[in-house]
Amino acid sequence: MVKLLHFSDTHLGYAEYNRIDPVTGINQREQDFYNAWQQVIDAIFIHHPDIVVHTGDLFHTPRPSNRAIRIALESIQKISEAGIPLVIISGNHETPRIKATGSIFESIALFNNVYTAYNSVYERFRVKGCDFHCVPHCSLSEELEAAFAAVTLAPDAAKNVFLTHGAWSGKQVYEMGEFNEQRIPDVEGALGIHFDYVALGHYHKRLEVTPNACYCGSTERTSMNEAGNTCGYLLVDLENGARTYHEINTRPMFRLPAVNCQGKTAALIYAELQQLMRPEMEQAMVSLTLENIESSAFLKLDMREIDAIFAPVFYLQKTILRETTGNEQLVTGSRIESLAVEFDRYLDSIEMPDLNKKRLRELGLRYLTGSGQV
Ligand SMILES: [Mn+2]
Repeated sequence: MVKLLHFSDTHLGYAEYNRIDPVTGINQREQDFYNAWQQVIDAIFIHHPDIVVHTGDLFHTPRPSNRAIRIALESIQKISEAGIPLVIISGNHETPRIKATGSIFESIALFNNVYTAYNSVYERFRVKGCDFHCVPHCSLSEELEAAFAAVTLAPDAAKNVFLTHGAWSGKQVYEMGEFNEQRIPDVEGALGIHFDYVALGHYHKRLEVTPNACYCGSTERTSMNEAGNTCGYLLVDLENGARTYHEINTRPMFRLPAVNCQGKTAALIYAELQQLMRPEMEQAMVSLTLENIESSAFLKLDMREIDAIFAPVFYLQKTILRETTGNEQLVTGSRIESLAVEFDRYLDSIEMPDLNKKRLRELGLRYLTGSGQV
């Protein structure tokens, strides 16, 4: 009986939003990712799998912070010392674009019982009688093709497990939309090889793409597009193919249905938003979209009022779409364009008999949005 614990896309070092964890004093989202990681590490010592596999994006960047490295190495050392083998491949997020940079995986490879594939080539490891066929992220498509072409089976392997990181491009495509993601073929179909399990990383949603190929999903959510995804890890029994998914506790994320503001005043919009705020959204990340808002309502709309309605949430991402006239639509995201929009609204609201308001608006918006020379 060989039992695997499969986890992936832990993105250690990811940080977002200017919120500080009151206990540790570090960025709260960065801490959230460490907390998620820690839950899986704890689970390893609860389940005692025979082998642990991680299918890439251990770190969020090729040059992780000292803190992210320390947290990863502390846990890996603990797993190594417990004698639990760990097989790990690099993903697109931590693979350096220039090979001379070197890889953080060189340090991870120093531990006993740890098998790492990160050199953009196929590598096969024999662990407890089972073969682990690893194709990490490759920067070039030729490297990826060569890696797949190099896959071979050893006749004496008790089990064969394939590990790779990328966007599945079989009959269906599961991609993240990242600029450097690699597309991987239907592994068993392309190679004409049956594996006991195909462990996939990259796609942040847990998904069974064929009867024995699985994305286990990420351990935290790196974008609002991932609202609705669960976070966790998979336990896989290589004898009978049985898999059980274990969800971990992460910060909740909600994408609220777009609010149609057509014909509504600012006061009516606030009232509607009050209905949307629910108790389970406390300390959650929430994405809110207001659409078809009329100019008169938009000018009166006070962002502070909206923030006050959603005060219990951890982070509110606001997208405001003005009523369209022809093919023109003003898109307002509270994160980047709020200053420009505030300025725009401010100019609309004041009387300036002695000034050229149009010119002032042009100049101001260019400064605030950083678009070209003034
Ligand atoms: Mn990822």
